[in-house]
Amino acid sequence: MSYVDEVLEKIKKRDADQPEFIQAVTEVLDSLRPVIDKDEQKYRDLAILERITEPDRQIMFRVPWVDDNGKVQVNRGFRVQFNNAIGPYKGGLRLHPSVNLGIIKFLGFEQIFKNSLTTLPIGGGKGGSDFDPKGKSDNEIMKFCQSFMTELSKYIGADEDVPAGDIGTGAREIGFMFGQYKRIKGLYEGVLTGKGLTYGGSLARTEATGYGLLYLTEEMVKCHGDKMEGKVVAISGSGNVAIYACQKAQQLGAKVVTVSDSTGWIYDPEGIDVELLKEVKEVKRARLTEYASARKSAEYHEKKNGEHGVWQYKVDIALPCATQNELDLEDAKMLVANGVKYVAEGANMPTTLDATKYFLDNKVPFVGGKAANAGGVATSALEMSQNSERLSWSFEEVDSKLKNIMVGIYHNIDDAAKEYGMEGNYVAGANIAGFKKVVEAMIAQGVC
Ligand code: NDP
Ligand code: 2IT
Repeated sequence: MSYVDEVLEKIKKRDADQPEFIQAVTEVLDSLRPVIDKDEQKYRDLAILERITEPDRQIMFRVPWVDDNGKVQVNRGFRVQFNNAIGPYKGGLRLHPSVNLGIIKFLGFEQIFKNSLTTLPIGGGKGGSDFDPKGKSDNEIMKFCQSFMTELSKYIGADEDVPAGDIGTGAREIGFMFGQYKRIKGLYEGVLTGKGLTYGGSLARTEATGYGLLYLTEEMVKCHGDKMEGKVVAISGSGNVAIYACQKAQQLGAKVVTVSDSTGWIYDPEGIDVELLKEVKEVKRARLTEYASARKSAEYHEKKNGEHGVWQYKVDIALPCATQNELDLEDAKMLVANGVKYVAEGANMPTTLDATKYFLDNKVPFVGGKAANAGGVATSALEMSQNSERLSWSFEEVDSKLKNIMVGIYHNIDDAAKEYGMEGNYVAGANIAGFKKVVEAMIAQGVC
C-alpha cells in the first residue's frame, strides 16, 4: 500500500467520528500523491504525514457563564494548536452550536496550508465553542467571552498562539476577549487579531477575506483572458466574508444576485444592495427577511431540504461564503449545467469532495478556500506586524499588500499545479505549495 493510503487508512480508523477532519485530510493527502510518491521512502522514514495530520495539542475546556436570568450555562471550549513549524499558531475562533473537536481539527488542519500560502510566518491553529451567539444579549456575549478567555489565556500569547474571528466571532467578541486577556495577563500585546481600530486593530482586516477572495478571483479571470466587468455572481452567506466579497465584486463591475443565511436566501436580480445588507446584518443583526422587506427587487426564499438555494441561478461565478459542505454534487451539476465559469471558496471547505471533483472534471477553474480565503489570515498577520512595531498602516497600504499577496497566491498555486503536470488544478496546486514550505521547515527543525 502506498504511504499516502496507509496514513489515510489509519486516520479513517482512528478519527472515525470526525467526518469533516477526514474529508479535509483526504483532499490534501490525495493531491499530495505526486509529491510524496516521488520521494516516498524519505517521507515515510520521517513520518511526515503522521506528524502533519496530528495536532501538536488539542485543548478542551469548560466554559461556565451566567445568563441574564441568573442561570449558569456551560459550554465546551476548544483550541487546537496544529502546527507551528513556520510561525506561532494562528487561526480563528468559531462560535456556533455545531462546533465539536472534529470541526475544529478540520479547520486547524486547513489553516496550516492556508497560512503557509500567505508567505507570512504563521502556523496553523483553530478554536471555538459550541456556544450559540444567536439571540443572546450583549451582556451574555460578554459573560461568555470573558469566561472563555479566562481559560484560553493560559495557552495563547503574541508569539505563541494568536486567535481571531470566524463564524460567530466578530469585532464585538474579539473586544470582550481582548479585555479579559489584558486583565488576566497584565499584558497589552497583539494576542488576538481582528481587534477594533482604537486598540491595535488593522485597517482593512474587516474587509480582508472578502476583498482577498475577489482579488484572487479577478486575477484568475484575467489569466483566462476574461474580465470581471459584467459577470453575474452567486454568493452564499451574509456574514463578514460574504458582505465584503459582495462589495468588492460590485466595485470590480460584477453583479451579485444572491446572498443567504441559515434560514433562507435572497435572489435580487438587480444586484444586492450592500449598504442595506450591512445595515441588516452588521447593525441590526437581523434575518434576511428584513432585507427583502426593504427592497422591492429582492425575493426571499425560505431554506428547504433538497433545494439548490443560491446555486440554482444562471451565474458566471459562484462564491460559497457560508460554511462547510454547503455546495454538494447536485448543486455543482446545476451550476455547471447553467454555465458557471469560475468557482472560488470564501468559506472553509464549503464544497463537498464529489462536487469539487465534478468541477475539476468539467474543467471549471476552481480555487479552494485555503488559497481563495487566505486574505483574512494574511491581513491578520499584517495586524501582528503592526502591533509588533507599534504602528498602524493606512487602509491603502494594507489593502495593497493584501492584493499583492492574493495575486501572488494565485500564481504560486498555478505554478505548483503546472510543475506536477496538473495544469489548472488549483486544489492540488494549493495543497502542494502550502505543504512544501511547511515540510521543509519541519525537516530542518528535526523530529518534533
Ligand atoms: P459570519 O458568522 O460572519 O457569517 C457566517 C454566515 O454563514 C452567516 O450568514 C450564517 O448564517 C451562515 N452560516 C453559518 N453556519 C451556517 C450553517 N450551518 N448553514 C447555513 N448557513 C450558515 O462568519 P464569516 O463570514 O466570518 O465566515 C464564513 C466562512 O468563511 C466560514 O467558513 C469561515 O470559516 C470562513 N472564513 C472566515 C474568515 C474571516 O476572516 N472571518 C477567513 C477565512 C475563512 P446565520 O447568520 O443564519 O447563522
Ligand atoms: O479561516 C480563517 O482563515 C479565519 N477565520 C481567519 C483566521 C485569522 O487568524 O485571521
